[in-house]
Amino acid sequence: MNDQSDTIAAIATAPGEAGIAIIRISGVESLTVADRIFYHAGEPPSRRPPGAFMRGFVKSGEHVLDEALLLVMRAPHSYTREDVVEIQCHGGFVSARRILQTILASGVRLAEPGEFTKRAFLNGRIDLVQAEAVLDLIRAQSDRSATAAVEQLEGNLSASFNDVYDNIVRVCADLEAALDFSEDDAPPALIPEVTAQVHQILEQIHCMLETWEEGHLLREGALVVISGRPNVGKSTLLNALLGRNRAIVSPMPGTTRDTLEETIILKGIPIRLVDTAGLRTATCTIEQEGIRRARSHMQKADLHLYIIDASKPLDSEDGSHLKSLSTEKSIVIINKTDLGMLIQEKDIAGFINIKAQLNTGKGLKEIQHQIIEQLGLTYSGQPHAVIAERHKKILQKSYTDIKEALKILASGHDESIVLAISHLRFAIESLGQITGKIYHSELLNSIFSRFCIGK
Ligand SMILES: Nc1nc2c(ncn2[C@@H]2O[C@H](COP(=O)(O)OP(=O)(O)OP(=O)(O)O)[C@@H](O)[C@H]2O)c(=O)[nH]1
Ligand SMILES: [Mg+2]
Repeated sequence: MNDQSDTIAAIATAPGEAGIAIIRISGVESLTVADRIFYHAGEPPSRRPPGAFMRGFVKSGEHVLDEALLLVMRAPHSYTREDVVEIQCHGGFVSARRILQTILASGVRLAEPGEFTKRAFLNGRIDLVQAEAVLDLIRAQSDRSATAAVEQLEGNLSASFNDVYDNIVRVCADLEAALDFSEDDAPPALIPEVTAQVHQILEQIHCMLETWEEGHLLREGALVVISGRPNVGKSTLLNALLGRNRAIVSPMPGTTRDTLEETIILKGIPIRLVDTAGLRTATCTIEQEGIRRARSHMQKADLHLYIIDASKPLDSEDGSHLKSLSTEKSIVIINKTDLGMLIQEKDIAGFINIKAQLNTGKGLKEIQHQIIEQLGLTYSGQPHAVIAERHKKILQKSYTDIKEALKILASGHDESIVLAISHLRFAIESLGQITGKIYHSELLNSIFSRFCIGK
């Protein structure tokens, strides 16, 4: 990414028909550029106090582009901690783009994805965990996801990470001090004390790791895949869960060719529902591709809704599909019960099963209830910040390093303290990368490149 000395600009709002659009400029030249392009009766933007809102016209030369509001924010009291100007113009596809082009023509650089937030981090306004919360909030698909992101943005998760970090640094410092003062080894009393503290730190990390599952569901949603033989009622179920006729339903087997994904919210968790092509030995290449896609989604599913036709005896293909599914991650739906019941309990032994008549909505409530149960969404506590995949990987690595340090300390051999310190240092190094106490350009790129331009 570019350095921070230049001034950057971007449209901060999504393109399309809307009441307003916002263009954001950040950096030392922000006010000079604003003076050049913004016309209004009173003092120019650079002479206005921070927080001033001005109404005027944005011009390119003598050509008026739009009537707009301009907001002045001065360093360090802005999102990036730099001088920031925001221009609110009319929404739509043209106005904001033309204003941005005029700003860029005066020597300002187009911001890279996430660059405003990156500057907020580099200038010390937020840490990396808070920066990630900004992205989580923008992407949140449910109230519960948004609340967890706001908790994180407020610094609650960072505080827990900082606590773990400070505790390890303290333990490490104690061990180093013991080495400095003792000729042979640390005072014997220190080892049990340090060991107890390290156990507590491990417990802290363990508790944080336990929030990952919920964090994963809140951020990415749960992948729930509807599968089964052709014509069993998969698309009927998708439509019923969505409450609208999204997928084509027909009596002809092989109606759904491609996978079809839609999101519903259950207990505040986004559920990515995927309808798939019916599983059979297909000769048509298009259908074969559809079935390949179905299988690929089935491999990644957090939960399977496997549908069978109640009116027909279970065939060998159904039997082998069922064998490949985990009983903990699957719900078997016995559909078309109005047409007879030839399925036997032993056919689906071990699976949670629900008898349904999906074309009338019978069994739907029970299916929703079981999705919630099987995904463990019955949680009803206060919303709280939860760790993300990146945090999980680092915490797991640190946990291993700290455990190794404990093992070495317990061995009591001559070099044990020196070796334990080196393992604790690895953990400190890793943990520092969670909040950004320690960072390198690849780490920042991997985080901020996921943002949109303008944030
Ligand atoms: N009698 C009866 N018919 C049903 C029931 N549920 C769905 N159907 C009908 O079964 C037929 C197939 O339904 P779909 O939802 O298209 O089945 P599908 O599994 O998506 O089929 P493919 O996309 O071809 O794999 C349609 O005519 C539905 O109206 C039910 O409970 N009872
Ligand atoms: Mg279908």
